[in-house]
Parts: sequence; C-alpha cells; structure tokens
Amino acid sequence: MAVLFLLFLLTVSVVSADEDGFIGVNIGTALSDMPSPTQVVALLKAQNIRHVRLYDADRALLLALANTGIRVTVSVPNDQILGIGQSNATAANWVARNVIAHVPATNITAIAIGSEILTTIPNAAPVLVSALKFIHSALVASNLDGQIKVSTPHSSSIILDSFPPSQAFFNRSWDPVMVPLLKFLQSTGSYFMLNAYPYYDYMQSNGVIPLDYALFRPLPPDKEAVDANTLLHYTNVFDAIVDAAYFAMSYLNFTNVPIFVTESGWPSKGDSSEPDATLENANTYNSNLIRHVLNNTGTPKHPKIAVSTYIYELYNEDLRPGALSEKNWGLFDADGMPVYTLHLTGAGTVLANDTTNQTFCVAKEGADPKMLQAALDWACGPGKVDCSYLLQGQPCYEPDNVVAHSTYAFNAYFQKMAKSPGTCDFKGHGSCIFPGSAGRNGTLPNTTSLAPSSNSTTSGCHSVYIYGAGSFTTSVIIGVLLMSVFFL
Ligand SMILES: *[C@@H]1O[C@H](CO)[C@@H](O)[C@H](O)[C@H]1NC(C)=O
Ligand SMILES: *[C@@H]1O[C@H](CO)[C@@H](O)[C@H](O)[C@H]1NC(C)=O
Ligand SMILES: *[C@@H]1O[C@H](CO)[C@@H](O)[C@H](O)[C@H]1NC(C)=O
Ligand SMILES: *[C@@H]1O[C@H](CO)[C@@H](O)[C@H](O)[C@H]1NC(C)=O
Ligand SMILES: *[C@@H]1O[C@H](CO)[C@@H](O)[C@H](O)[C@H]1NC(C)=O
Ligand SMILES: *[C@@H]1O[C@H](CO)[C@@H](O)[C@H](O)[C@H]1NC(C)=O
Ligand SMILES: *[C@@H]1O[C@H](CO)[C@@H](O)[C@H](O)[C@H]1NC(C)=O
Ligand SMILES: *[C@@H]1O[C@H](CO)[C@@H](O)[C@H](O)[C@H]1NC(C)=O
Ligand SMILES: *[C@@H]1O[C@H](CO)[C@@H](O)[C@H](O)[C@H]1NC(C)=O
Ligand SMILES: CC(=O)N[C@H]1CO[C@H](CO)[C@@H](O)[C@@H]1O
Repeated sequence: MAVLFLLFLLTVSVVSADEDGFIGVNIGTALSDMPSPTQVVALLKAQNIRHVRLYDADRALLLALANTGIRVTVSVPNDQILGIGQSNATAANWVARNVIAHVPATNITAIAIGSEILTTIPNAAPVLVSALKFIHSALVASNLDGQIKVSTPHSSSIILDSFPPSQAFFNRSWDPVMVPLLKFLQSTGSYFMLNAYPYYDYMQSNGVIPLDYALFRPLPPDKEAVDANTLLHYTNVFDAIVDAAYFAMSYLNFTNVPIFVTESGWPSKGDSSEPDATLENANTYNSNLIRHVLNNTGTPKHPKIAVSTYIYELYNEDLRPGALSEKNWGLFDADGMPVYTLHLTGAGTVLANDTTNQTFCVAKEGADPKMLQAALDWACGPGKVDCSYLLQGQPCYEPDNVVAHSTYAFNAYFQKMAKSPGTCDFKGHGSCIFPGSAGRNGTLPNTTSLAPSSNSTTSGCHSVYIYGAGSFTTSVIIGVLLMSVFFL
C-alpha cells in the first residue's frame, strides 16, 4: 500500500507530456523599415509560423493577427512592471486594453510579464510576483485564466553551476522571488519561461564547450558530456541548459512546472570578435533546434517531454545597439527575404517550405517600357522597396535598362509581401517564375537581375535564367494601387 502510494506520488509529481512541442518565433521591432502588421502576418502565414511572442501588445499587430489561428504571447514591457506590480487596478486596465479587447479573435495564449526582469531591472524584482498575480486575477475576473497563462521569461544566467545540470541551482539571492514565483506557476498550471542561448555559453566558455556541442552536431563519444551524478549523456548545450533549469526548480522542490524556451537562436553575422556568428552556424543551429523540438525528443532528464521553443527572432533588427551580432539574429530581413535557407525539408513544417520556394517575380516579356517605368517608380516609392542597389555604381545597376530594374524592384516587392497572391502582378506587367521549369521552355533574359543574394558568399545580383511559362495572378488591390499612382 505504502509502495503504491509512493509510486502514485512519483507519477503525478513529474512534468507531464500532454502536448507536442511547437516552434514559435519572437517578433522584435527595432527595424528602421519595420514591415507593416499586414506584411508581418503575410510572412508568418507563408512560413507556416503558428506561434509568436511579441515584446509588447501592439494594437495594430494584434488586430492583424485576428482570425489567423496564430497563437500569440503578448508581453508587459519592462518599464510597466513597477506600476502593474504595485496596483491591481493598473493591472486590470492593462489586461482590459491589451488582452480583453482582442480575444477571442486574436488567440492570445500567454502573457509574459517583462523580459529577464531579475537580471535587467532588479529594482522591480520585489513586485514581480505581485505583477503576475494581479494580471492573473484580472484574467480570472474575465474567465480567461484557463486559456491564457501568465509567466515571466528568465535569463539562464540566474542558474548557477549549470554543468553538470544535476548540480544547478538558482542564484540564492533570488530565492525570495523564485519560491513564490514557482508556487504561482504551479498553482495556475503555467510554465517556467527560460531564455536559452547556447551561443553565449559557447562564447563565454573560452574553448571549453566545443562548437559542435553548441550546434547540436554529433560529437565523438569521448567529447560527449556526461553528468557524473545522474549518468545522463548530454549531446547538446540546449538540453543541458533546459535540464539545469529543471534541476534548479527541483532543488526548490518544484518538480512539475514545465519549461517553455521563450528565446533561443544564433546570430548569422558578427564583428571580428564574434567569428562564430556566421550564416552557416546560424542555419545549422536553428535547423537542428527546430528538428529537435518538433521531434518531441525532450531532454535527458525528461525524455519525450516537449520543450516548446520560440526562435529569436523573425527579423534582423538593424536598430539594435551593441555588437554587430545583436542586429543579426533574424531569420528574415525587413523585405521578408530569408537571411539563409534553413536545412529543413517536409511540407507543412514551420519554416520548412516557403523559405525553399524560390519563386521570383520578373518584368513580363514585351511589356511597354513606359508602363514598366511607372510600375518601377511605384515599387521604389509607395511600394517601399529599397532600390538603392539600382543606383549607378551599385551591384544591380547593370544592366541599366527598365526591364532589368523593374524585375529587381518587382521581385523585391513580391518577396517583401511574402509572395502573397497578386503581389507579382504590377498591372499585368509582372510574372512569376519557378526555378523548377528553368531552362526547359523559354528565353534566357540574362539581362534581368534579382535582389542581391542573402548568401554572403555571393555578391551582386542573381541572374534569372528563364521566363517560365509561369503563372501570374491578377490583383485588384495592386491594380488599384498602381492605377491611383498612375493617374494622380
Ligand atoms: C487558441 O490556442 C489554443 C492553444 O493552442 C487552442 O487550444 C485553441 O483551440 C485556439 N483557439 C482558436 C479559436 O483557435
Ligand atoms: C484585483 O482585481 C481583480 C479584478 O481585476 C479582483 O478580482 C481581485 O479581487 C483584486 N484583488 C485585490 C487583492 O484587490
Ligand atoms: C547572484 O545575484 C546577485 C543579485 O543580482 C548578484 O549580485 C550576484 O553576483 C549573483 N551571483 C552570481 C554568482 O552570479
Ligand atoms: C525540499 O524538501 C525537502 C524534503 O521534504 C526538505 O528537506 C527541504 O528543506 C525542502 N527544500 C526547500 C527549499 O523547501
Ligand atoms: C552560398 O552559395 C554558394 C554557391 O552557390 C554555396 O556553395 C554555399 O553553400 C552557400 N552558402 C550558404 C550559407 O547558403
Ligand atoms: C527523434 O526522436 C527519436 C525517438 O524519440 C530519436 O531516436 C531520434 O534520435 C530523434 N531525432 C532527432 C533528430 O532528434
Ligand atoms: C511557391 O510560391 C508560389 C507563390 O506563393 C506558389 O504559387 C507556388 O505554388 C509555390 N511553390 C511551391 C513548390 O510551394
Ligand atoms: C514552349 O512550350 C510550348 C508548349 O509546350 C511550345 O508550344 C513552345 O514552342 C515552347 N517554346 C519554346 C521556346 O521552346
Ligand atoms: C547573354 O549575355 C551574353 C554576354 O553577356 C550575350 O553574348 C548574349 O547575347 C546574351 N543573351 C541574351 C539572350 O541576351
Ligand atoms: C523543401 C520542401 O519541403 N518542399 C516542399 C514544399 O511543399 C511542396 C508542396 O506542398 C512540396 O512539393 C515540396 O517538396
């Protein structure tokens, strides 16, 4: 009887696997040319991204996300934590304005209270748990607490002695916050939000952590990390960080709070002190991370318990201060062009398909040059395409003719609009081409140039090898837009 009871206790006290893991994406907005909410949502849809985290609760973006089925984590920005943590009424107002106003049309599934509060604004730490509780009680009052979880993302730097994971513990100076916080997460069925960056652990390890271990690449058996206390084998840094968080929680006697990784990623470019911030490493890390999460592999401590993860981040944020790498964590540039093509296959998988769908938009053969010029002017003006590459001396200037330049601008616009139907029409002067049909049936307009490659080893402009028999769609919207420009 006693044994049975103990077994029962053990089974209920462990993190349970009731859902498959998902991949989400963080949307930072420090871009000089931030795409419009409509463009952001078009990109998310085209890439089959079903989960996003915002760093605020931007009204326009939340409206654009309505009726898309995309699950949204909104955030209380750090500068509002003190106010909300000190006033139940302020918290209730925040929820009314930023959550209740949008559900159920916009599927808000979580509220992140700030971002890395303990490490970035420790003066707000004393009211952090109050902020969570006040926000939660406003949800309860509106009967939304079942569908919307409240939590707060932590930097993994609050976990000390994180290898071997079994010895990890939270920095004890935060126990007065962590203990009530974990109680709150446990009692509300919420999860622990963790920002996990193997990139930084690798960078700060002075060569102790092998690059392959950080990138989820196979390691020779003698390099594999084994936790001597548990004999668990760690084949990658990500799992070790997540398990360190599980162990740190269990050290405080919390064994049933699941973990969501709210940020993870790898920069694709860095300055001379960041030699491993490369396209290839970023691609390898994120591709392997996506495979790892979607496979529901779990971690050595909790195999098969999915660790849903939000990739940092959707766009390269050119306005972020700091090292060059800070501006280069994105999967896409502001035009919606992939920074690199992930090594992923499998139709329908998040980010797997359309990044590899290299459909281009070109100026149609035989189009009236005057009309092309007008459409080009529209694309480079109201269409907000960056046409600086077309200027004399820039990589896409040659060949200097209206067909080549319109093709560049049409394609940039088409990619920026996430290849939405109709965005390659240009009043009948644009036409899609599909590389699959390349070379088989068509002319070879080696006069056309496309946007500069995102592949840093390739400079200048891609050549287009063919006008496909390619389908082109008609678009009322673009037609009307263009017409209004032409006839102004
Ligand atoms: C909102 O997201 C939750 C969690 O994924 C899901 O269970 C629910 O069905 C979604 N609601 C709508 C209306 O899509
Ligand atoms: C805080 O406000 C909520 C409604 O938003 C209410 O249900 C709850 O009782 C209030 N709590 C306190 C401590 O005043
Ligand atoms: C633990 O946190 C305190 C308070 O933020 C900080 O001063 C201290 O340096 C941290 N300890 C370690 C080992 O990081
Ligand atoms: C965790 O539980 C053990 C056994 O019940 C107890 O000895 C220990 O003090 C607890 N630790 C904390 C931090 O509550
Ligand atoms: C860049 O392009 C070259 C030549 O096409 C190719 O060999 C290389 O693998 C590409 N690199 C990336 C990171 O896509
Ligand atoms: C996927 O999971 C299976 C078993 O759960 C495991 O054997 C396999 O190595 C995993 N693959 C990846 C890429 O993680
Ligand atoms: C590529 O994208 C275009 C435009 O959205 C679409 O029509 C076409 O079917 C896609 N091709 C593949 C192979 O997904
Ligand atoms: C392209 O294909 C069509 C139909 O298959 C054919 O009529 C036409 O002659 C071909 N054009 C060229 C340039 O091969
Ligand atoms: C392609 O370019 C080459 C050299 O630049 C030129 O000789 C050739 O005639 C061009 N072909 C077409 C179809 O324009
Ligand atoms: C790389 C990849 O998975 N491509 C797939 C994208 O989707 C189309 C249609 O669903 C498939 O045919 C491709 O194989």
